[in-house]
Amino acid sequence: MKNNPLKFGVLGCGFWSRFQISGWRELEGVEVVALYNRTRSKAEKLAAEFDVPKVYDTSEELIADPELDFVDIITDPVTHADFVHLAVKHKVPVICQKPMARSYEEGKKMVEACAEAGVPFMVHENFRWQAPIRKAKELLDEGIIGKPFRGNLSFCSGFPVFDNQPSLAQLEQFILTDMGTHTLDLARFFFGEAQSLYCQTHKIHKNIKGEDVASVIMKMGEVACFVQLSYASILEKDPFPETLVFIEGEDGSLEIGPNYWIRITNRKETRSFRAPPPRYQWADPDYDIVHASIVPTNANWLESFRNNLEPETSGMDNLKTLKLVYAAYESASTGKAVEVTS
Ligand code: 89Y
Repeated sequence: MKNNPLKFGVLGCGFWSRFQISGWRELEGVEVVALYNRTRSKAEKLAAEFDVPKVYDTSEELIADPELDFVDIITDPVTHADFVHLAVKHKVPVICQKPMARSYEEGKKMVEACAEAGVPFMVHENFRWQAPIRKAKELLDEGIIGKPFRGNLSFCSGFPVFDNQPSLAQLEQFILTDMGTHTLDLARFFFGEAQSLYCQTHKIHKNIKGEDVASVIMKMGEVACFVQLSYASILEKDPFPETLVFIEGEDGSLEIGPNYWIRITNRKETRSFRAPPPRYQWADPDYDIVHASIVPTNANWLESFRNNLEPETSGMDNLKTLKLVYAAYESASTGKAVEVTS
């Protein structure tokens, strides 16, 4: 494998690309060989930093490069559909950041186009690959708290998120597309598919376009799952970027608390231990657990790609998460619960 690494190109050289490329470099047998960015100078800077041999002027030139085994789209959501369709045109396997698309219908067309052309497609959904989340899921599957009946997933913070990612302030639909994609996916990861949901949103920051607070309650089989999102929370200890989890089951409860503490309580006792993510030198300490989870997400793509398997967060799978995101907007705007059809 070392003699014949997979070669890929990156579209988009903004804030996230540096971490994504560093995440790839943790893995064997894969190498970034081409970059494209709308502002070429940014791509050139990144190419010099990471020793990437080719910089292209257009997205299509990069995607058409015959040397590439796949492309990694790390641009804003507005370009995702066009770039995925270009990848389909050139039959190049493709990874795309979340949110996959700006509507469910747009995402569905992307997924269908990839399926029809036989082009492997994964959405880079990394939250389910975070160390404490993975551990919690393993314990739930072992039946450590019996059958779950309620889940509470909370991503509430006052972190100045617009400093690093100013484009988020310009989104008409903000927190559900940016963070709802992650947390609603976690809900699916833990509890399976939703049958209905109800959502309320708020806009607390005055100088942004979209909502920065969302509260979603879902019926997921026999589990009632509450997902709380906020970038307007004023807290003594801000947990950013950790997702806090509390799950109740017939035989106990499981908590992922701040600082990666997992607590399991049954009728006799509480046991607690930490499940911290690996610390990578290149990761921004402010985003530690999020950046660390890029590595296993990319590893899942590589393994699937090499063995012709579907990645965990394939486009097809992630469309179900996208459906929840846009069902949440529908509920928030109508004030009514929404049935989620499969
Ligand atoms: O874009 C978001 C993500 O994927 O993780 C945190 C973030 O950077 C800001 O909400």
